[in-house]
Amino acid sequence: MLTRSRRTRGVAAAIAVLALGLTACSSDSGSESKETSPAGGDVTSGNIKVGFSQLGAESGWRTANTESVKASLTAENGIDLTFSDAQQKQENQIKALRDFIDQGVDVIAFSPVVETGWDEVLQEIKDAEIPVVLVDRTVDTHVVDPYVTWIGADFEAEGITAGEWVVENYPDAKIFELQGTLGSGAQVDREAGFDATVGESHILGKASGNFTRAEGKAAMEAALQAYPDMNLLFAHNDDMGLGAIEAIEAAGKVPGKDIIIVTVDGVRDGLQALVDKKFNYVVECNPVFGDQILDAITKAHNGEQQPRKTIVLDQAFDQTITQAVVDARLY
Ligand code: GZL
Repeated sequence: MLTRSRRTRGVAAAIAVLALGLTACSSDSGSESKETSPAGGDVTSGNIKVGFSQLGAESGWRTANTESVKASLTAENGIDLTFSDAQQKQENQIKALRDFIDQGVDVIAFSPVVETGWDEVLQEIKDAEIPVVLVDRTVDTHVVDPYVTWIGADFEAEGITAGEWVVENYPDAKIFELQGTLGSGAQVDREAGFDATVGESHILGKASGNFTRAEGKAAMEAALQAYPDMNLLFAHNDDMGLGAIEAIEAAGKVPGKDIIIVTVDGVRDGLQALVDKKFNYVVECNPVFGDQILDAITKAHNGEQQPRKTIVLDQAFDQTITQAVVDARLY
């Protein structure tokens, strides 16, 4: 049982860089496995033809992000959207990007499932003179000027914020780390920020849960066997943390007490776990930035100047959060 060094005060310590207009998630979109265009979209309309490759539907965060994208990239807002769900497979994203080139779209937007392996297709897009708006995840590429702008969260800062809370409240913790999709910008940078803050010597082990609840549960079941003295879990997203709760309870331990749980995202299920005292600290990663993606796409199409990158608003929550706050959340 861990003893807390001192209570933390307050809840939302905004670590914002830029404020965001929140877009209501009105769309009832699921996760299409194929490319979809607006029903009856007028292909000869003056609208901007956009190809959007979403990496998958692996988590509550991704679902909320897709809803926000679809709520903003509408015909009424001047967009003819072709949306593709890659089901977390890079080869599906690369195929979708090539399809967008063949369709002669005006702008391409995508959230790359991992950072590397995009050089060839990014060069093909550049040769086709189609501007790219990078959404959420980051790329590591040799292509010069591969995109006009990137909109997403500061993943390293999220890892640092999580680590600072651990150092402040549980400085002697024996930590297990549930990593997101290996090689994704979110996994690489959250791990870098967190590990540098808490110190590698406090980390017993790591494994990837691929940002999903099921894989997070499976990884945690193995970790509980391998590291019986673990007393704190850092999960790179809520969904893996929620899967870990199932594993912890199946092992006869109490999540939030025997094993302190720190996560990132701040989706409703994650914040509910905080209210239920099963999570201890949640760093938000806001998925609702469809309006900013719309603005970036429109500017890219019109050749207008825009910042190379836009960081979205983040805040953090501890167990002082109330049910009313959770109930009022957009996602
Ligand atoms: C973060 C995003 C991550 C979320 C996960 O911006 O890329 O991917 O933290 C999601 O929930 O799977």
